[in-house]
Amino acid sequence: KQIKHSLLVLMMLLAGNAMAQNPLIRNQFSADPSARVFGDRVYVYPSHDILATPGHGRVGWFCMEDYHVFSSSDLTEWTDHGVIISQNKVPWADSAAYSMWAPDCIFRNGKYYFYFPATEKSSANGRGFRVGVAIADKPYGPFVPQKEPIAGIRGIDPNVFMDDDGQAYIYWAQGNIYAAKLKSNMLELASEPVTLGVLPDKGLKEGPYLFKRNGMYYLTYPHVANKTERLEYAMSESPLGPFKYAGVIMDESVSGCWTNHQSVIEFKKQWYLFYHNNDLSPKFDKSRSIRADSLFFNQDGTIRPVMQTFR
Ligand code: FUB
Repeated sequence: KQIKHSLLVLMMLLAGNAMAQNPLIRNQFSADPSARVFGDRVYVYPSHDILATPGHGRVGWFCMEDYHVFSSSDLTEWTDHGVIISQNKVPWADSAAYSMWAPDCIFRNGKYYFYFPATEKSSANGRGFRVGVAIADKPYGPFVPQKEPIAGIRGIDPNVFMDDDGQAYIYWAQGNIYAAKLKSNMLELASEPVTLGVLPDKGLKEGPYLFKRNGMYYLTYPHVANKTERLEYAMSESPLGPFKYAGVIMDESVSGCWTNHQSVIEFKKQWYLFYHNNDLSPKFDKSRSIRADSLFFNQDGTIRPVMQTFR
């Protein structure tokens, strides 16, 4: 009986070692994880939360001046590839705005396209969030930013989805969720933006992340419910909708953080939800940490609620 028990403990330890350790990154704050599988590794492109101080950002608010990218072959050991873009290297961005919010990255025709929001320098267009692109030959850079942001987009939280037929789509948020086709150069819109009306209508929706499984398009997004964001999703037979609200992926009650922000990937035959909370900064929820947990589907294609693990 004693040997059986010891074996069980050993198996649990070994299984534990193979699981994601949450939070994933512990030596800096990170948020809004956009996870991608490139080759045999997972790359995560998060926002990088730093603390605003007088003269550097708005004290008490989100403050981000650059992006790091992290990669892993087992979701346990993470390599920090360092800074890939910073606000003072983007020609059109206000280098004193500290507003490099949630990004995304996608591969096409041998190049990696990194999409990021930032505040535009004052111009004839006014000021506000725009979405820029930086291009690299490798998933960890070096990334070269384009001279101008994407024409026709005002907002935050860009997400890019490439359909099986080679058509790319870009999604973003500005109170609600918007989408348009992208030209094959990945730098210009190929259609007029549309609003992706998803149920329920009320409350801020942001952080779109679209993926496809078994021919169905899943639009995942954080939605402010009870003053805190919960992760919801809607389903459609088309990447531009109409989408039908399908349920909650992660309830707001488990987190003390008023934002959450997700991405969904399949890696080595297991689906995962990447998200964030403020584990490492319980008293200040603008200093967040990225996490990952397994995600499972029901037989009918709906998503089972994801439980946060704390190891
Ligand atoms: O990280 C800044 C903002 O908070 C993101 O852009 C939103 O999605 C929310 O997570």
